[in-house]
Amino acid sequence: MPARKQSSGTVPPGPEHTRTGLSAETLRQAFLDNLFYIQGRFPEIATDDDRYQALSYTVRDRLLHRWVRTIQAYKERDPRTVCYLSAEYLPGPHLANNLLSLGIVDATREALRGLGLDLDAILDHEEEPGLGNGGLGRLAACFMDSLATLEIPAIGYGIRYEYGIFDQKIQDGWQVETSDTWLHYGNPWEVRRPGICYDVRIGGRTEHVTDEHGRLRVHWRHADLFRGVAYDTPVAGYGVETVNLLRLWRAEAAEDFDFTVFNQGDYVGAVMRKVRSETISKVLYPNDEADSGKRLRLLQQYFFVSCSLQDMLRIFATTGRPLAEFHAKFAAQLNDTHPTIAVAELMRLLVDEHGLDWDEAWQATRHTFAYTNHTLLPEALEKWPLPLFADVLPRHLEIVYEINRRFLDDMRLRYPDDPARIARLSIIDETPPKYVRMAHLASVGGHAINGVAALHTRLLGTTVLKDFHDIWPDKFQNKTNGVTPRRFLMLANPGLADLLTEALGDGWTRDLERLRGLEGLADDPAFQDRWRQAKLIRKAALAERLRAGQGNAIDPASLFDIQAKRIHEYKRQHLNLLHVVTLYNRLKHAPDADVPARTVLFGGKAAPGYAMAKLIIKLINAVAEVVNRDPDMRDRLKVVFVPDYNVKVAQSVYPAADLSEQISTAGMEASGTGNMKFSLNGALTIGTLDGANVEIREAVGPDNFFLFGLDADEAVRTRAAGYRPYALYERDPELRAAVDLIAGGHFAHGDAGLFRPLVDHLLGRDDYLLLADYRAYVDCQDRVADAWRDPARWTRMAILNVARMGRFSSDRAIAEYCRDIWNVAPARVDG
Ligand code: B1N
Repeated sequence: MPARKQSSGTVPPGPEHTRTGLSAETLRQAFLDNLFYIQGRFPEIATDDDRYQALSYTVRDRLLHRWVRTIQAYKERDPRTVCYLSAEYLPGPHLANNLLSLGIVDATREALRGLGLDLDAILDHEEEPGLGNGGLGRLAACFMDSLATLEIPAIGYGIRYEYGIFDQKIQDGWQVETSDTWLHYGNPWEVRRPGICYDVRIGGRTEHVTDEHGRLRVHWRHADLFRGVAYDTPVAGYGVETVNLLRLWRAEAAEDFDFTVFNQGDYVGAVMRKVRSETISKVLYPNDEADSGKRLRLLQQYFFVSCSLQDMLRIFATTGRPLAEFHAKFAAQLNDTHPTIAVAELMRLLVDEHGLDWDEAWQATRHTFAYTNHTLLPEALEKWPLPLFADVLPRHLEIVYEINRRFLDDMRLRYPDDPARIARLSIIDETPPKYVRMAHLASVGGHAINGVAALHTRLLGTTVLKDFHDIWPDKFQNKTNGVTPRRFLMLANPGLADLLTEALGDGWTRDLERLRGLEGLADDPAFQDRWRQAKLIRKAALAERLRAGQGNAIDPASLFDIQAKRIHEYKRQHLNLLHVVTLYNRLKHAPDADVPARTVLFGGKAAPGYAMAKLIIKLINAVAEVVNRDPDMRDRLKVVFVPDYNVKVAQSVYPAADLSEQISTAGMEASGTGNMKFSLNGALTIGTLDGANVEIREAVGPDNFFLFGLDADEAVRTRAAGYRPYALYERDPELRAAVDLIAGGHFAHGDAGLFRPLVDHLLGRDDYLLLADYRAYVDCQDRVADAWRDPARWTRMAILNVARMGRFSSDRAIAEYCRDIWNVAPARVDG
């Protein structure tokens, strides 16, 4: 860990200050102090939660100091600032990460040991903020980490959902959702800022009037008014002084509205109104639920975007610069289309509220925004029914029409004889009831469009945004995703991290390309031994965790074959199951067959409304039940479902994996980031040529990656050629046996109806081409088993994977965004 300087300036000289000092002794005192003065407890009667809170406040004090200095530095230097607009953030537990960023893990451990306390037990107590669904929200959190670590001035804007992603329980093999209660014990990491709040209006109608200077003005006579209050969370860079800001908005009732009602004597009505206002930030929507038509979701999006832009305008006003230069101060990134109403809202604020003329405002708007697309799935491309949009945002609809009119006028000059193309480009989809296409608004309203992996970016430009690529090829860029090595290696896998530091020095933590230095050690038997030991420790730890949770004894020496991600048909957890059932059949028929022991682990949540995904969870648990209690399988095959997969669980899963399952239908997974986290922790990947798998395979070398299946172009051609999955089922005896076993009720206590919808879909349509890829997948798994039998070969491949994963740091991704899209530079905060 890099040595840290004691901060100067605001810190008094002499003995260490209890609120800033970093020595074990000072931390110990500060902890006891906080236990007493914040929790009102002394050590003998303190609960786990008291200790967690006291330690968190101890760490928070140390962050606040840097945070204030960062804000001071930004104020003085007025640097160009990144504003990351995202409806989701999945930061994971804060405490351990902040200890790491401050470089005080060891000192804190020592301080607590002196009090007879165990740091890990306290860390384990934290309830993480589940303010996201999966990869997209976690990417936003990795990006915030890298922005701070690279000393880039940045604000993350989002929503402070009271209920984040649901908690998952498994009952009788089925997923049961329970409500997330992350705020139950209070949240020591946030600072409520009642003074930073903005009014947000919705509904009503517009009036177009001529003012006293003869200018056309628009008045929005809104129907409803809300207020957004800022809740700030510090985001500390690793090994630097920079602490950036994550600002999340909570919806409350606007005061003047209450006042109106109060004057009418309707006190209870006013309180009810207040309660209703708060529903806007009440709950995160699970993805994979059709969301067009969800009024509350549109309200959420508009609510957080409006607060964020008003906040940016407030900050901008303090610089004294003219408004037409707004884009020189801020680079705002639209994390998918969820915040895209920002394009219309900034136009409204600049034109209606601040009196800029349209062209000036449009120039500033276009140069402010850039858009990241995260999915090609047609059902996930957001479009809002026009009647809904008009009802909630009447003024914004006028602005969208005006943007569209100007855009299409241009396009008609360019394509005078191509009305079909004009209709395709239009921001308005004219199919009744008509829709606003948010990806089109984002593409027109920003200066850059990016995909999240090379293949995804290519497909974006040739499929869903092809017409835009035709007109603006230079606007399209690729920015392959990345992950933070701080959380997903240093924190999650301290044993491996120490081994890397011993071999390479600690430079890799901020410059992940340095891992390449491992290449020379890949064949070193002593190093390989230590590598395997480090892996075994994480596997044993996961096995222990799962045994404690579900009474499942797992052999840490078996091959840990893991698929952990949201459950979705395109991710094909059920293809993995077809392999498991095939292994089961093989072992049943040849109990003495020489197959290496395997533990197949699954983790992930299904959207509550996605019946097929929930049925896949049930099938995983049903197969597990049969396989795990069959004596013929003992010590050979085991199946485990890890419940309630979240960032905390993920941190114990990635380091324990030998094999990472990245088996989506080619062309469907935009990037994936779990694929990177597994590989960075020394797992080998079995995968298709999908998303970032393509680049991971290139980076680690084809010999160190288990590739199988159709590529994206072949998948398209297979479907176009009249795909008939049933013919494949008839032709492959192993496939037929696996499907028949599931269909016949073998895993359902004889109930042949239970998995019928899943089987029927596979044999009838098989939209995700499982049967087309089955044979290649199973054969590839046999190659995996062969490689596993040779530990020296396997370990060499694993070391080479880690050595060549440097590219997939979110530091690299953020450096590319800074250079190619945001045009921002570091602003160092001095210690
Ligand atoms: O974004 C990740 C990618 O690595 C994944 O491949 C991609 O699936 C994921 C609607 C989404 N795309 N779209 C979403 C999330 C929430 C929601 O309400 C869509 N998530 C992704 C990071 O680039």
